[in-house]
Formats: sequence, C-alpha cells, structure tokens
Amino acid sequence: IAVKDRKVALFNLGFAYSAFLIGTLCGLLQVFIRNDALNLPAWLDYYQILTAHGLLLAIVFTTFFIFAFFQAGMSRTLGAFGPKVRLWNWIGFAVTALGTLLVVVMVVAGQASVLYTFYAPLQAHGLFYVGLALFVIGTWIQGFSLVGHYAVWRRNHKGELSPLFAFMAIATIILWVIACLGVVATVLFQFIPWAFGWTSGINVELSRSLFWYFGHPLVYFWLLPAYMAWYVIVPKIIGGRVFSDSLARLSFVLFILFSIPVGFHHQLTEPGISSFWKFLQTVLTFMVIIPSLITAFSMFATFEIRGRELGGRGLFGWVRKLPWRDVRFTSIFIAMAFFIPGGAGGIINASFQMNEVIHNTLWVVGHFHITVGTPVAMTFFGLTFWLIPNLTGRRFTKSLQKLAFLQIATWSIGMLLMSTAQHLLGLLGAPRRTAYTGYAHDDALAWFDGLLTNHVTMAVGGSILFLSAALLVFIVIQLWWLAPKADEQTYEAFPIAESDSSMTPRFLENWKIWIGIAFLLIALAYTIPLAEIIQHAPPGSGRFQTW
Ligand code: HAS
Repeated sequence: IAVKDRKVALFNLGFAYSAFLIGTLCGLLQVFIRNDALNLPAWLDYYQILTAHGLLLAIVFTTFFIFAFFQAGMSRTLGAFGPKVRLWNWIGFAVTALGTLLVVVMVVAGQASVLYTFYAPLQAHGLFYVGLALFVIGTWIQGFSLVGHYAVWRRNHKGELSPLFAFMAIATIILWVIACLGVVATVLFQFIPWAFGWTSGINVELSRSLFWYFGHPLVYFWLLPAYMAWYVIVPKIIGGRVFSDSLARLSFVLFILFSIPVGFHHQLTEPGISSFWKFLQTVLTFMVIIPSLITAFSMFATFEIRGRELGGRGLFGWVRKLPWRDVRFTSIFIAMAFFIPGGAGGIINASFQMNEVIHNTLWVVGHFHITVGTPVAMTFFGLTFWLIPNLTGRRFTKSLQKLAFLQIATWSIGMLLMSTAQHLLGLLGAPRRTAYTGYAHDDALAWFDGLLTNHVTMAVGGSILFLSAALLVFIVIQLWWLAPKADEQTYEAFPIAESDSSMTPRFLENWKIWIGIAFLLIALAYTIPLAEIIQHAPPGSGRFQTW
C-alpha cells in the first residue's frame, strides 16, 4: 500500500477501535442489567446504554473498519490514490467522524435514547438526526472517492475485468448507496422536520418501512467486506487460490439485486402492510440466501482443494492439513463456522409464520450476535492482526500471536454461551429490549431458571466477551505503537489471492445492468405498499400517527 494512503485507513481504524471499546463496555452493562445484578443510577438510562451499545458496535465500529479495509485494499490492488482521491477520502472521513461525534454527544446527553434502529415513534433531539445525516454523507464521500479511483483504473485498463477485491468493494459501495436512499429520505423529510417541531407528527409506518428498506441491506454492508476477506484474503493465507472468480463475482451481484427489496421481513407483525407484499418480500428474502450458499460452497471447495494439495487424503484428511496454527486463518475459520447456525437462524426468522414465535424476543438478539457479532466481527479481528502491522510497519510477534489466539478463543466461548442462552430464552418468550425480563411473574421466572436458559449464563458469556474485547484493544495498541519495527523479511504483507478471471463473463462487471435490475425489483416490492402507507395518512391530513 502506498505510504501516503496508509494514514486515512489508520485513522478510520482508530475510530473503529475506540468505538469498539466503549461499545463492548456498554454491552457488559447490558447483561448485568438484564440479570438484575446492576441497578443504574437515576441519571443513566437502560435504553441510553442499549442505544450506545448498538450504535457504537453495529454502526460505528463496522463502518469505520470497512472503509479502512477498502482504502487499504483499493490502494493495494489498483495502485496508489491520486491526490484528488486522497483528499476526498480525508474529507469523507472527517464528515463521517463529525456526524459520529454529534450522534454520540446526543446519546451521552440523554437526548437520543432511541435505539440503533431509531424509527418512530421514538423521538430524539433534532441534532441526533443531523449527526446521522452527516454520517451517511461522509460515507458516501469516502465511497464515491473510491469509485473515482476505480473509474480511473478502468479507463486505463479498457476491456479488462478489475481485480476481484476492487470489484467486490465497488459492489458493496453500490449496495450501500442504494440502501442509504431509504434512511436519507426518512431522516431528511420525516425526522428532522418532526424533531425540530416544523411538523406536528410523523407517519410511523412510513418511517419504519423506510428504515427497514435501509436496515436489511445494512446487514449485508457489514457482511460483504467479511465475504471479501473469505474469498480474496483467506485463500492466500492458506497458500491456495480463489476457487472460482465468476462464482465469487456472481454472489456479489446477487447481493446487489436481492438484499434491498426485502425489508418487510422485519415488519411481518405490523398491521399497516398487507400480507401480499409481506409474502412477496419473504420470497425475495429466500433469494438473498442463495449467494451465501454459493459462498459456503466456494469456501469448502477452497479448503478442500488446498488441503488435498498439501497431501490430505480420504474424505476429511485434508481438514488436518489446513494451517490451524496461523491465527489469521483460524480466527476467520471460526467466524465462518458461527455463520452456519447464524444463517440457519436467519432462515427461521424469514419464514413468515415462524417469525411470529421469535419476533421481539431475545432470540433475535442471539441471531445478530452470531451474524454481525461473530462472523463479521471476528473476521475483522482476523484482518486486524495483519492489517495494522501492514499499515504501521510493526511486527505481529509470536507472543502477540499467542494473545490473539487467547482473544479469539475467549470471544468464541463468550459468544457461544451468550448467544445460546439468548436463543433459548427467546424461544421461552423472554422479550428483547427491556430491563423487565421476567414479566414479574413466577411461571415466567421459572422458565428462565435452566442452565442455559438463564440470564446468568448470558451475563457470564457477556463478561467473557468484554475481557476478550479488552484483550483485542491491547493487541491493537501493541501493533500500532509498541511492537518491534519489522524489517523487509518480517513485514506483514497485504495478502491477495490469485483469481483466474480468464473465463469470467465480462457482463458481470456491467454495473448498469445490475443497478437497473436492482431498481426494478425495488420498485416492484415497494411502490404499491409505500403508496398505500402514505395514502392511509397523507401529509397535511392530520392523520399522522404519533403515540
Ligand atoms: Fe438477520 C434480524 C433474516 C443474515 C443481522 N438480522 C436481524 C437483526 C440483525 C441481523 C442485526 O427474516 C436484528 C434487527 C433488529 O434490531 O430488529 N438474516 C436473515 C436472513 C439472513 C440473515 C434470511 N442477519 C444476517 C446477517 C446479519 C444479520 C448476515 C449481519 C451481518 N434477520 C432475518 C430476519 C430478521 C433478522 C427475518 C427479523 C427478525 C424479527 O422478527 O425481528 C440470511 O442472509 C442468512 C443466509 C446465510 C446462510 C449461511 C451460509 C453459511 C456460510 C458459512 C460457511 C462456513 C464455512 C466454515 C465454509 C445460509 C457462508 C465451515 C466450518 C465448519 C465447522 C463445518
């Protein structure tokens, strides 16, 4: 990576890990509150901490990390940034950071305890929404400057497919920009006027629908960079190659098409949307499972081919040949393994009728801790172990590698305990997002007394997770400032696997086709139901719903 391009990536990482430390501390407080072991002082609110926890980890940590990864990877695969691209990356970073600080100040001030999903009828101070708008604009500036870098590369390499990393980064940015249109619309036209008192009410159903138009693809904005690591980085670390260049590109294209017109699967219990449109979006949700199945298949193929190259025999002999002692690989492998139950849980959630059982219970919290909280987060940890040394020129020493193993082991155990308890408690009816966990009823309290179906188990898992997070931040600080400087031989390279694109159809990189089809699907899934929602409570009708 060009030396001049390293700094902006490092600044993004610095923000990411600061948010990570505070966010995980808020998580620790959460599990103790739910376990009734902690009573908050009057000036601190349960929902305030829950909002901070969700925002700092799910939104701030992920987004800043993702842009650091993209900036480093785009510079690595397409060459050094030009001065304009570099400048716009910095401007974008500054705007994103400014928005984040404004949001955080409002949450700390107790003016924005509206949870990370922030849809109506909960209302925050107007400046919270201004902060959100700045955050999105900042990410767009960073995203578009990377698109500019890519456009220059394509102009200079007419007729060639771009490197797989760059292709995937651009696909993710396209997904992010289209997804944000929903949240931008609700923040600018609904929340800001409402929160500053310029309008008397807000169409609640519309705000929730626009939020989830954004909220579901948001989870793929987190997942796709992890998939980039799985497809492009992991094969290099294990000494192999990308299994299939075209399959990898196809799966990313499918995410652009199917990850957006599916938001209603978060709203299956809401009466303001008719069943037909919920059903249609449920079907489309099942389509978005396919690229993940493609990814699972590609990963197994990559591992098996490499394991056999290394001499593995028999049905599973190749498994033993994989480089288990390399924490850069092992961390990401465990992350992948967590996504098998994580993805299965998602399929349960998306099944229209079964959603009735789990909606608004702790099950959902369990689900997202084994999707974004482990497959995504632990992949990011695995990347951190070499990305920071790569950017700072320090060594990932043997003793730090041992600590890294301890860190991923504790994260895995903590998450296993916490998320299993959350799933099971959810099935027994424990609600999410409330400090009143037992319905103050003896029967309900008795259900929650099992070994795993217990808020104490959840708290034990949560505590191990916080220790693991603190350990990770310790490793990050070492890799940034304190580890010995690397020389030419020990310098951590940015691993990019070879991907044979000679047989890959060129149309896979024709973005106009995919963006066009994506908008068609969005129009199909959303036009009529959104029109109906607006019709039920048109602006100026006095029929805005505020509770
Ligand atoms: Fe989800 C709720 C449906 C994936 C995150 N989800 C949430 C929420 C979050 C979230 C944060 O339909 C809560 C939102 C809130 O606050 O209310 N989810 C799905 C479906 C998928 C899915 C169908 N979710 C994710 C991912 C997330 C995420 C990814 C974050 C990154 N989700 C739902 C639904 C709800 C929901 C409903 C609403 C529930 C409600 O009522 O509130 C699919 O994308 C999943 C497909 C994935 C697979 C797995 C493939 C496996 C792979 C691993 C291969 C492993 C290898 C290693 C190679 C089919 C790729 C081998 C190792 C060995 C040991 C063998």
